[in-house]
Amino acid sequence: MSLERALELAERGRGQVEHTHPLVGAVIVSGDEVVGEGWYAGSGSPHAEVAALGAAGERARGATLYVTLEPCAHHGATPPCAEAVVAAGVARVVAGVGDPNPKVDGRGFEVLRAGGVEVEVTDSWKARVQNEAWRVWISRRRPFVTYKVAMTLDGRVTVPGSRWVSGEESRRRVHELRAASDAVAVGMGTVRADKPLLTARDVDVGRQPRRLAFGRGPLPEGSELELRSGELERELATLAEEGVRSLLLEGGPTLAASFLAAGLVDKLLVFVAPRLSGEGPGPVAALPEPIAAGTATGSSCGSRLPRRRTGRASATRSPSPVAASPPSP
Ligand code: AOF
Ligand code: ZN
Repeated sequence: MSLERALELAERGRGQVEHTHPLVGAVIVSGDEVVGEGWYAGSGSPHAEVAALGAAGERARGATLYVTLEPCAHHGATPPCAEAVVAAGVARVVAGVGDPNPKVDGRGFEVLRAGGVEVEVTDSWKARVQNEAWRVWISRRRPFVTYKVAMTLDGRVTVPGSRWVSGEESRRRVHELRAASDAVAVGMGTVRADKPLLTARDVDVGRQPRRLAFGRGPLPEGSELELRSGELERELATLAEEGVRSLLLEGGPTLAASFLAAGLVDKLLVFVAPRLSGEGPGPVAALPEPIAAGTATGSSCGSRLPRRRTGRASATRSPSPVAASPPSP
């Protein structure tokens, strides 16, 4: 329960915390009483644990600290949190997940244990997901890649005579996703077939994502996309250095297959529209071998059938995003 509260507190930093840093929340419980809460609020503010320790004061002695991320062990902008936790006399730490930052990476837990603190790591999926983009960016030095694709019930990404595969609601979701991504990308096939703008439209957007085309080019006249023709890993490393932490890949099947085959996709977001197409490619082209997704969740989005039904098949809701993630750091 208290870890849930810590996850909630961490969310207060969303939008405020600089994107090179994780969201972190902390709750200190003594007996049945919450004696301190804290979260990381961004550059210049204390780390979550230190904020919570400050609120708890002497009451931290013998208490349990619930924290969403492993306490840090390095001297960065602030002194190591793990040492502060030991010094405050906290008896037990329940942490959501380890910190994959190479500067921490288990050392925080070591400092705690060496200081006589009992440590439990719950390996919480929510705690991982809360910083999914940052975790990949900090440990693998590449952006977190989401492959988003809309397909029909018969697994096609195109419908003859139709510009869209899925409905309005899912397209709105895509614009929200673009607005939340540092960069959006497509392959040259999609550039030539659809001439996509890749901008986030009709949603609140602080700044537009960078808009990329992967492939050899050339770009069609007037295209505002940035052409990235290098080897994928190299391009992603460069983008990460330039501060691109999350990349939304929007197709097509050949580019997606290259990303997948190279192990460069962290999340699949598949919108399944209640239509049958009858022809056209699937969401990925040839893969050297099948890939298993680590976890999958499904939800409905949109409540209307598409206006023009193709054939007599019907489904009750349209369309459903299915998110799947391979094991993440
Ligand atoms: C924690 N609690 O609240 C946060 C942590 O640049 P610095 O010095 O603030 O260090 C940032 C690193 O510390 C960051 O990359 C991550 O590994 C960890 N962040 N750790 O114990 C916190 N924000
Ligand atoms: Zn810290």
